[in-house]
Amino acid sequence: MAMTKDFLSREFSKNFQHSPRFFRAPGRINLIGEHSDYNGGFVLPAGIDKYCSIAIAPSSNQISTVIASDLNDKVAFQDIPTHPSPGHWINYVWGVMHAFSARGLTIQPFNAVIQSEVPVGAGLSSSAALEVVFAKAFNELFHFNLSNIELTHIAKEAENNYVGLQCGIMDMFASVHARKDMAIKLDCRNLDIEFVPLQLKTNKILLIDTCIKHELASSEYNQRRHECESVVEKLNQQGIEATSLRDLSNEDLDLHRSLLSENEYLRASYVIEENTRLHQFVAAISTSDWTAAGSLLNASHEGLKNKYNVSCEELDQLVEWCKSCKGLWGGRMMGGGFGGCTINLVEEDEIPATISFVSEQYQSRFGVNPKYYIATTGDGACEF
Ligand code: GAF
Repeated sequence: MAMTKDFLSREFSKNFQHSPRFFRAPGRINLIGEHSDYNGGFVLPAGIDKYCSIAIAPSSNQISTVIASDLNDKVAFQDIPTHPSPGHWINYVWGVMHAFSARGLTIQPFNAVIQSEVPVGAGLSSSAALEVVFAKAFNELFHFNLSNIELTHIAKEAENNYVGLQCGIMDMFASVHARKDMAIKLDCRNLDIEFVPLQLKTNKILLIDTCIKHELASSEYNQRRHECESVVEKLNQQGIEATSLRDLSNEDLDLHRSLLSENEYLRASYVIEENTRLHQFVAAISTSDWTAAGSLLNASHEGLKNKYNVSCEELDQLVEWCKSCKGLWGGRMMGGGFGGCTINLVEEDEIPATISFVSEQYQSRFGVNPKYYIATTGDGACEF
């Protein structure tokens, strides 16, 4: 952190006069409970020790300037546009500003420098980390006194209302509330949380990054969400009281299967099963039953691939190859899908052999090398 602070400090003083304050917010992993958040279910994320950090201070004139040091890019502005600039990183900052102003809270002109260690496009929520760090910083800098939950909502609204991805609350919640060595068992229906100690003994969490992100990720994401909501609506019309898929069982689905399209049935069936798997997974890791935990990860991947249809060839291959690696208990695609990382539970001693085997296979099949991260947990957003 000292290095990040030195770097940000230097960059800030090269460009601006004031002394800044420093804030950071982590990326996240999700152990299990994928595509559950917007269905009112449970998720099990943890913050990682890769942060999006900023130096920030009020501006002495009416212009705000934000520098993305990793991208060598800079945006200066006075008013924020009503609509986002397609694909631009500044949208995440503007989205957060909009969410504050929707609450009647005005962000005064400011200057900031960003430096992020969270890999972009790897499914580690680099965008949530960026939204959260600005939400946290604005709250402190302008004395808004909003709670952490409110900041979580602000970051989510930035993504939903401005950037345009109808994501759930998981990524922002994890980035705000993370605690080192803990996973967060979050009930997305009422935001109740339980911290689950991540005591993995001789195991590590190995992330393997496909290094690709297929274009259809965000449109397919919104489409899945729509399909899930449609199931709830159709069953409501049959007199079943449900506000989300969380309230439905496989029996409800089977009973009304003829009303649902094949896709709707499969999506809902995956979501209901994934919720059950999450509880089983928490029990498995708390009793160090790695075989059970690994099988649940593999089963989650099967569901995401065959029922929810958010996987892709690269992710499927990684999961398959890993099944033949010694000491690798199980793995699955992580996050929204169509690229990004797989998350794997593996004996630490077996990591070098796993990496060498997977790299050889991936290189010969796809012509590139995947990237690897051993995920260590970290604390949530803070001033540093
Ligand atoms: C993305 C979204 F942003 C999350 O809200 C969540 O739905 C996840 O995909 C899938 O579990 O990260």
